[in-house]
Amino acid sequence: MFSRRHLLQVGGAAALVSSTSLPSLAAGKELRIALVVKALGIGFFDACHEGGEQAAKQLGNVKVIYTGPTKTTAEEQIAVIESLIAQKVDAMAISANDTNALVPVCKKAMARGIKVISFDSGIAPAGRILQINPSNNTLIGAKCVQMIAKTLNYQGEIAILSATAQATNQNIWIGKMKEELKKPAYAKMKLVATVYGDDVADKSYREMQGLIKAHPNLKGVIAPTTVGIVAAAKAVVDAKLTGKIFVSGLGLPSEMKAAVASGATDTFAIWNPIDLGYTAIMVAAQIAEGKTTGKPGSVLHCGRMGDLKVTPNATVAMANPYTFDKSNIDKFAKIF
Ligand code: RAM
Repeated sequence: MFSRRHLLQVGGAAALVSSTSLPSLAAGKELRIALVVKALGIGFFDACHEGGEQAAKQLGNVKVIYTGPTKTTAEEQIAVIESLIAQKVDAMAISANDTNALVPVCKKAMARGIKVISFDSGIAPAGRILQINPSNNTLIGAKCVQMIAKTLNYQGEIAILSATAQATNQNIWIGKMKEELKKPAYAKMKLVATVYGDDVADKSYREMQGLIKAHPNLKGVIAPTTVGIVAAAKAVVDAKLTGKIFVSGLGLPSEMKAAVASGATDTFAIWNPIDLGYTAIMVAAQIAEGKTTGKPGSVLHCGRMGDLKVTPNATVAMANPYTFDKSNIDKFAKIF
């Protein structure tokens, strides 16, 4: 399913070369690349880390520093980045807790020769060389709406339970969901609330309980976060509302087994987080070595992911989201 055929979609442009291409890095000097995530302890990012280590192993002279704050806040993430600047790392690949708040510290890093890219959740263009999107944003937003609409037979009240209110990726997807919901097919569906669980299990659970209480006619919830979707499905089961309220969105098969088995979740989607982390390290390594600037038009060699071309707005995008349900979850739960 996550074949190279899918992965060569680059920002909606034509597919590029088909062969596996590794950047050739100079032997000797070790590159230290920080993979900075929204917060430690999130399974999705642990899977990204696993992919990052795979890339480092293939490249040979790369050390991955996997780090992030304990809370999904910009303040804590800025402190982590400051400490990486002091350590003089060669590059950072960051999943941002805030689009704009990270720009000054990332500019400071770049002024000192550290190559900064963002992945997953982007930094505003002034604070990074490029952004690696896991998939096409419009497609992700549309997919989230389509999944819950199908389960609900295109009618009823729905709500969104997101990550943090400042998360770049979730905010873009929510915008795309709202666009999708304007289509005539969804005329009988109504978005009644958007709440934020901050990618923290407890808070997401309580936000879901709040939605259930505040909206007696609620039929479905879209949680475009791997943390929020698990917590929301658990809240539905605990409230004995399985079959009355459905939870969909973006989740990891390995974390969603109980939700699907209980019936709280019919379908959900995700891309391969291992491939995402792998690509982030591949890209950061070749920019750090000066093999490419990473500027729009550059071609990045990404090993098993093939070559990716940087779009005019300095992004690259990877695979289409893949849908999971009870027919295939067991198989993929073993992978991520
Ligand atoms: C959580 C994080 C991450 C997002 C996934 C879908 O793990 O918010 O940024 O991409 O969910």
